[in-house]
Amino acid sequence: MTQEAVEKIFEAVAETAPHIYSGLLHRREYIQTENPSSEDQLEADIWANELLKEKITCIDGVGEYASEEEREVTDCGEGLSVAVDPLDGSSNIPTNNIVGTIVAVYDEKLPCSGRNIVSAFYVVFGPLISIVRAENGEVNEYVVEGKKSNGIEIYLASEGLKLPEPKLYGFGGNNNWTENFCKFENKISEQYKLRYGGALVGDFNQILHYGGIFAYPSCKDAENGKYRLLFEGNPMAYIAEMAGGASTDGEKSILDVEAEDLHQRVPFHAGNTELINRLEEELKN
Ligand code: FDP
Repeated sequence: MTQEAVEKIFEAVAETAPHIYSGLLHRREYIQTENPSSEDQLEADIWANELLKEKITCIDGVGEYASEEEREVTDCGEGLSVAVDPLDGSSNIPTNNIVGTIVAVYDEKLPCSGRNIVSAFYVVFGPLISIVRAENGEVNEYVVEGKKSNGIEIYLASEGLKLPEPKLYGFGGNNNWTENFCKFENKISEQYKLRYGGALVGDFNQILHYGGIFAYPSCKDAENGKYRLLFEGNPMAYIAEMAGGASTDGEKSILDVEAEDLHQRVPFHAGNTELINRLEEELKN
């Protein structure tokens, strides 16, 4: 039952992706509302959430739907809990840079630990629509093609993705880093090439493909960083770890961070294991 429901959730997200992509054209304006994390919302944020919510809540085997755009969890029956960031990196929409969708499927009521994830995936709206999916010990990448008939084709693009030798780094929040994180960044910047695009999906995706480390760390003005644990931190940490890498909140795997609040934030670092170990050592000093 669980696997069948996970499959349907994946299909629902894949089917919705081309609609979200083509619908961005007329929904790039900010509206007068904020999400539960006090961030300004675009018309596209609300709209993408409604599309995904409609498709996911009617799946047999889905018990809860939660979104970065909604304050409360929606109860929709018995079964898995689905946490969605409908449009990650949405401040990239007005400038036409990368955005995506992040989905975490938990086998426990929300809020709960990242150790309860049974599947996680993210959609990248880039030159192509791709989906990276982690489950049962494997990370695979798919390409989704929307058809004129409103149907889709899904192609398996890469099987068993593993983080290669490190090449890149990308760190958010640079005007407020702590002293220890600045020291770490100084060393890393001498060894690796910087790439930062301002959307977790895009920035993490290039680390998955080229190797390295991505972080939005604890900052002087935001101790817990920027990312929401249940919607962003956990699913990306789960994917990083399943691809042979590691994640940390600075001390331990993000998947071991206790979830107390639906919209709580977490300092996020993920990438090749040796770099995550070095970072944890540097932050201890
Ligand atoms: P956004 O605010 O545009 O939705 O957590 C959301 C997020 O984007 C991430 O996707 C992105 O990595 C980060 O915030 C960007 O933050 P900065 O603007 O501080 O770089």
